[in-house]
Amino acid sequence: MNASTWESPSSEPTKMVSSEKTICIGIGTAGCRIGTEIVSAKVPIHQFLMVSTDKEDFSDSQQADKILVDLPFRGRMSVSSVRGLAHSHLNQIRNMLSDAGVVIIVSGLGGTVGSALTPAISQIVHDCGKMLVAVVVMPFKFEKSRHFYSALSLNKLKKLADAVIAIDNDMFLEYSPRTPLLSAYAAINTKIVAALSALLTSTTNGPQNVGLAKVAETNSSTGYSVLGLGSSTALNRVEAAVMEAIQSVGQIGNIDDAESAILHLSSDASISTADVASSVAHVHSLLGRGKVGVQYGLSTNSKSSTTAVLLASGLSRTKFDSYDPLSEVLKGKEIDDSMDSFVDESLPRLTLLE
Ligand SMILES: Nc1nc2c(ncn2[C@@H]2O[C@H](COP(=O)(O)OP(=O)(O)OP(=O)(O)O)[C@@H](O)[C@H]2O)c(=O)[nH]1
Ligand SMILES: [Mg+2]
Repeated sequence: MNASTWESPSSEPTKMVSSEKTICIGIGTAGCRIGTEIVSAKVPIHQFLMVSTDKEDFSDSQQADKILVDLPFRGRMSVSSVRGLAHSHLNQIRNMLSDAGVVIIVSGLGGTVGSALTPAISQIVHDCGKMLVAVVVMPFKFEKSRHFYSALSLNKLKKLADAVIAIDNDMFLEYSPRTPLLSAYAAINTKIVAALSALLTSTTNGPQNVGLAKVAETNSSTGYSVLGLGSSTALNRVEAAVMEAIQSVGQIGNIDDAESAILHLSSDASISTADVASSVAHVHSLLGRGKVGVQYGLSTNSKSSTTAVLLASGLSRTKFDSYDPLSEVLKGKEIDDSMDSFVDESLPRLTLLE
């Protein structure tokens, strides 16, 4: 059984996924952590590049190429300063892309490095004509000071990437509110990477996954897709997991607006054709007022549980819109759409440390 189409999604022309090299770029602390796990999860990545201002972010990966953007002093810097300081490295990144077919960027848009460099590096990938899939983590609701820049960056990405997968950290908040944050991040990242590897792995061998090509086709009129997750060990675990995944998408935006969806089920071998068919039917009937195109993939595991990964596109209003109140007022009529960057000429000159 191959990953199949229930109804064909939008017929917008899309770039073909070439068979050339796939490069993953992890940006900032969250991007380096999640990228490291993606690479070890055997998503077919040929080269991994980490970019950050903090050497600590590089400690978990021996295999990666690393670009350290050196800061002139320790402490918090503005988004535009970090962008300005990274300027001298952008050519190095451009050169690395020459033989790339697909670039997957991973970052937390709530971070200074994530919000500064994700749009800047995406612009380079876009200018080089490479296919770009951006996987971005949006900040927790309690990280209010991080909301505004995350929304600005998300808006830029919508225009630059072939597909943007926005993952809301809030989706995981209810699971374990008292867990120490670093352990919570580790647990969240494991879930995120399991979901991404289910979606991004090619269909050619083994389990029926959805594949990068299908994910890259999900770009919609709103320019990004949101990820929902559900899992269950109950007797009706397939249905329960799917309903939870639909609910988690509903926490981010109005599911009535969805235009297309990808559902990936990971379940024990007892999952039946009827289970898969009714799961796809649930998504089809509950999203987009029953008009949504649903593609699906399936992999089996040895656990007595089902995990549903739902990627929904086309949600015209999401909670992330309110993170940037100005764009709500201007409704897309930005006065200056360029990325601000700032370099203080009095700072010492940058040196390349890697
Ligand atoms: N899911 C997940 N989110 C993370 C992780 N680490 C940080 N975040 C979130 O990602 C956002 C960005 O944080 P960082 O990645 O630490 O920031 P940065 O890009 O390194 O930039 P700085 O602010 O300069 O450290 C915040 O909203 C964090 O809550 C992680 O390992 N997993
Ligand atoms: Mg950091």
